[in-house]
Amino acid sequence: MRCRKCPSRAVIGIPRHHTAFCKVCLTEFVRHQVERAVDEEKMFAKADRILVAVSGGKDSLTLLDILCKLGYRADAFYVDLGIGEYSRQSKAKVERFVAARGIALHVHELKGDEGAGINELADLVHRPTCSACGTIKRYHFNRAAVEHGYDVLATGHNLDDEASRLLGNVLHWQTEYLGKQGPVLPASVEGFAKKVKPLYRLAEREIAAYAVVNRIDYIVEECPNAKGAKMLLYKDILNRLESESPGTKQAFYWGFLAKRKAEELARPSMSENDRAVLHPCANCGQPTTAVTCCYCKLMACAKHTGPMV
Ligand code: Q46
Ligand code: ZN
Repeated sequence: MRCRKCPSRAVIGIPRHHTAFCKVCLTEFVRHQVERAVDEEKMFAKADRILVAVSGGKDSLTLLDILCKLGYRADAFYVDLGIGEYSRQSKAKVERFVAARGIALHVHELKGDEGAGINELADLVHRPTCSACGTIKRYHFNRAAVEHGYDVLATGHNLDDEASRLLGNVLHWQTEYLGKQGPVLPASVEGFAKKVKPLYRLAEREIAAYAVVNRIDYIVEECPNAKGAKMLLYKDILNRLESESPGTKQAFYWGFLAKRKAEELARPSMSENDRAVLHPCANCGQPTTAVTCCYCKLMACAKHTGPMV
């Protein structure tokens, strides 16, 4: 198979775009998709300071690599979840990656700061591990971005992540989550960082190919807690649809975004109302719709239930 842009041998076929790329043209394609996402969605400008939430996996390290190569001012933030060997290895990958490129790294250690790793914390509060993990990571991502004065927090969510999340929300008619799903979440109130997903135009396999071609040393193993997760099932179903009918995943997610944008334009006051319900958490001061935020509730429950540092 030949590259569609030059005479070199192709390393990946991308049926949804009816194309195939060699190493060099794939790298160009991936970077261009990130630039398009950043520009079209007005995610950030060259002068902005960006905090990239990194896990040591291919998506977040690829995102950091691309932003640095495009000349953006990006630093890294890693949450050490305390999941044994998996956390040790992923943290080591992150540390090597940033050291080689001279990127600043902020680390939050659950065992040191919350007094327990994510598995123990989830047990204490009787919550599924990934649900507790989501609450804790969201809290620290926002807090780190705000406290360190970054203009925006970027995560490595890709097209597969977003399409599978949308499928999950639609299957369960979780319409309250649909409004919050998108490539940009604005800094609506004081203490709430702007959040962006510059990889939303790229499929997981395209990012994996970029990481391999550009010799990014990432952790290949999934988090052990991801086993059996519904999101993996939704990804698998979408991949089966994609192989039968290329472009389905993109049409599903991008179509949703386009329809929502049209609705927002017709009803601009909707986002004003959303802003009004957020106020500072009585305990930590981070924005919440309740008296105390989800993180503070979770930590209060954990302290009440079990021995903490
Ligand atoms: S890190 Fe956390 Fe994921 Fe591991 S515990 Fe679940 S949510 S699977 S992105
Ligand atoms: Zn709080």
